[in-house]
Amino acid sequence: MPSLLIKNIGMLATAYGVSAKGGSKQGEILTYQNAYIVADDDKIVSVGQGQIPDEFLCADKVIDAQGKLVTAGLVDAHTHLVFGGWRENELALKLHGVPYLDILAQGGGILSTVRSTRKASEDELFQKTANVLDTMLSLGTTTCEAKSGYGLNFENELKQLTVTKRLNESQPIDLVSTFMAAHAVPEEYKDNREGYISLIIDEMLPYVAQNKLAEFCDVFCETGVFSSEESKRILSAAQKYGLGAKIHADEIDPIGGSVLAGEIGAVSAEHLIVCPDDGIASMAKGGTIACLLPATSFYLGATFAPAKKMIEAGVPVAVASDFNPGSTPNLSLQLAMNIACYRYRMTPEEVLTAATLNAAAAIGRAEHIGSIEVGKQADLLIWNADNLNFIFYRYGNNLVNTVIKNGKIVKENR
Ligand code: IZC
Ligand code: ZN
Repeated sequence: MPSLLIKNIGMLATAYGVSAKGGSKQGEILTYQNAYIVADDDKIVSVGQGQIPDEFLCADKVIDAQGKLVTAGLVDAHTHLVFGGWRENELALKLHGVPYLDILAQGGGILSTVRSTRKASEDELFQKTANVLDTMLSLGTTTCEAKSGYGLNFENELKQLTVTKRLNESQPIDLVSTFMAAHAVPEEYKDNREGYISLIIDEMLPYVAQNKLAEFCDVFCETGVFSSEESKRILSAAQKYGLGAKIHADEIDPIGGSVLAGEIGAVSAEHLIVCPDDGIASMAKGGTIACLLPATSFYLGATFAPAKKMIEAGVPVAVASDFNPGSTPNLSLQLAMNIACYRYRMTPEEVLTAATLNAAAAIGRAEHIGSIEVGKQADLLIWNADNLNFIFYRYGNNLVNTVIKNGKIVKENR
C-alpha cells in the first residue's frame, strides 16, 4: 500500500530529467491536467493524469489538491544561511551612495557580520537559523545550500559548519554545505593575505574534507577580495580534496571569475551581474551552471545578469535567493523567481526549471530532487494557484499552501 496519494491536481508542472538544462530545453517542462502523484515512503512511485488506478486509492494518506497547481519543492542553491546579527545600518549608507566594496574596505560589510558571528554561541546561531529555515519552509523551499564564510578562522568556520550539520539533522529542509572561508580576508590577516590563503588551503580545507563538513568550496572573486589567480589556487586545492567548485563571479567587477569557472569545470558560478561574453562562452564550454541572484540586483539597485543571453548560449541558469545579512536579507525564493521573470525576462517555465532542476544540479542533487518523476524524492508543493502563470503574476504574497517533504506534510499555510 503506498503511503501518499495526491489527487485532483488541476495542473502539475515540472522540469524533467537528472541534469541541468540550458538552451531551449530550459523552458521545456511537463504539464499534466487532472493529475495525481503517488509516493511510497519518501519516493515518488507514480505520476499520471485522468483515472487513478485502484491500487493507489488505498494509500495511507490521501490529499485532495482541490484543482490547484502542484510543483516540485523549491531548491535554494545559494544562501549565506548561518550568521550573527544583521546589517540594517548599511541600507542608509547605500542610500547615501556608499558602494558595497567601500563599506567592506572600511571594515564593515562581511567583516561586520564576521564580528557578530564570532561573538555568537553555536546554540544562538542554531536557534536563529532554525527560525529562518522555518520561514523558508513555509515559503516552499525544501532543499537549501548553506555557505560558511562569516567565521574566517578555524574555530568559527567550524562553528558555522557544525550549526549547518546540526540543522540538517533536526528540521525538514535538506541542507547542502559549502565551505567559504574565502569570503573575505579577515582583519587579523589584513597585512598577510598569503598567510590566510595558506591557512585555508593547508589547514582548513583538509579538515573540512576529511570530516565531510562540506560538499562544495566557494570563493568571492572580486576587486579587493580574492583575485582570479587566488581563486584558482583555492578552488583547485578544494577540487583535489574532492569538493566541487563554486565561485562568486562578476558581481561588481568582471575580474575573470566566470572565465575561470569554465576553465576549472566549476559546478556553478554565482551572481554574474556583469558577466562578459568570454565568461559566458567559457561556462558553456566547461559545463558550469550560472546561479543567478535577481533579488540581490534588486536590493542593491544594480543591473541584472544577462540571463537570456546565457540560456541562449546553452548555459543552464539556476535562480537562488542569496539570503544574507548584507546584499539580500530576503529569504523568499518565490520573490527571487518573480524578479527573474520581470527583470531577466525569463518565462515561468524557464524560471521553474531554474529554481528546481537546475538549482538541484548546482548542488549535486539532480538525480534525487528538482522534478516530479518516479524515483525522485517526494518533495512537493501544493500552491494557492490554479496554474503556473499565476504564481509568477501574483508577486509579493506567499502562494504556497502545503509543503510535502520526503512524502510527508511538513507545513500547511492558510
Ligand atoms: O555578507 O555581504 N556578496 N557576499 C558576496 C555577500 C555578498 C554577503 C555579504
Ligand atoms: Zn553569495
